[in-house]
Amino acid sequence: MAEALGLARQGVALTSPNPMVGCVIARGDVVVGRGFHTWDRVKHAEVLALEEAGDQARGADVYVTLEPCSHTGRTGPCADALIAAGVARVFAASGDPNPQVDGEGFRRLRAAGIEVFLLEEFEEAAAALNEPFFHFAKTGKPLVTLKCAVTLDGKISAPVDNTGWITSIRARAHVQTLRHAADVMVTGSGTVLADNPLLTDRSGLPRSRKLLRVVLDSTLRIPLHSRLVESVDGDLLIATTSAASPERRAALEARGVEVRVFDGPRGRVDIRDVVAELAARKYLSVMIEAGSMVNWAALDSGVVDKVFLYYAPKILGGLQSLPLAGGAGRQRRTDALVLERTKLHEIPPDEFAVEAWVKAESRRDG
Ligand code: AOF
Ligand code: ZN
Repeated sequence: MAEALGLARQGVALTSPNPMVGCVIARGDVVVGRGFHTWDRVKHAEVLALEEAGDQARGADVYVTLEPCSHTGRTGPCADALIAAGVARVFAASGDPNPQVDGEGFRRLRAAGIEVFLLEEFEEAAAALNEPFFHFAKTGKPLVTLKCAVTLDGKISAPVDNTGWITSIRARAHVQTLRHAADVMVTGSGTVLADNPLLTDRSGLPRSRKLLRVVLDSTLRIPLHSRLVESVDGDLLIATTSAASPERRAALEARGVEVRVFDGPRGRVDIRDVVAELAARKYLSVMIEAGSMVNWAALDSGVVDKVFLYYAPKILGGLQSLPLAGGAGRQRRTDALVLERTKLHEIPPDEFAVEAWVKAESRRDG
């Protein structure tokens, strides 16, 4: 199963909106077939492993990271293919929460006389592998992660000059791996004006879908000569309000930018509606990389599921330097957003990142 999980991971960024799945077929200690899923090659991991195993699959053991499917989508049901191949036993690391499967894959295998085992010791690894896929299946929404680089005192920018980086090149390389695994990047027009970011996947590795870049820009302040607009390739969505100038909108659209209205309270873009639109487009994972204002708006709106905060061993101090999240903030200590399931990532020699989930009850004020 460890090998099947390793195979599944080879599909990183290559499977969305499908899950990463790996499969190993073995006769005793001898592996006779291996497979992992990618969107472009269509076939599921089990079918690829069966093709490699050929006749050797009869009577063999199958190790698969996700419950074999029982539905016909882009391919036929893997459960039926395993039955037809005459495998003896199927070991799975997790069930498939997809409502079209959801236990039916296991039932069908058992009904055909195949022994089925769910290996609980691998369940956590299997869930971590496809965190966005499982989250989407459960909630119907993409997994939204707020990523930010901060000083130890939680500052993201200094009052006079922001040239140079807060974190090291090693921490930024770590961020690139997160970006590579994400489907969507979100920022605000303030960040575009201040930093002129590109928000692209610079891992150099292939991906199944273009990384969609989204800018929250209620009045269409984004410069036509920003790197984002200049690099548009069907991958830039600007979320605005009906207060934005139609001329600016037309100028952006003429350059191939998609502009959409998401009117929210107080003349702002409604982030929840933006996330709902991303869900409708079947994006599984969204990363917010923005400034103080958007960070707070996102946290306060309740859309943020997780944070990934990179800490540099620095202190900026001062009341004028901007914190991770600005805006109004919560007015009482007891109303603070609470994080849980915290994981610490060391970035030697001096840095670290904190990965944590926003506790559901604390997401919305009051
Ligand atoms: C995959 N790869 O290796 C397995 C999957 O539209 P389809 O036919 O590709 O079906 C996608 C669903 O099939 C997916 O959401 C999951 O529930 C199930 N299993 N999917 O993409 C695989 N084994
Ligand atoms: Zn399948």
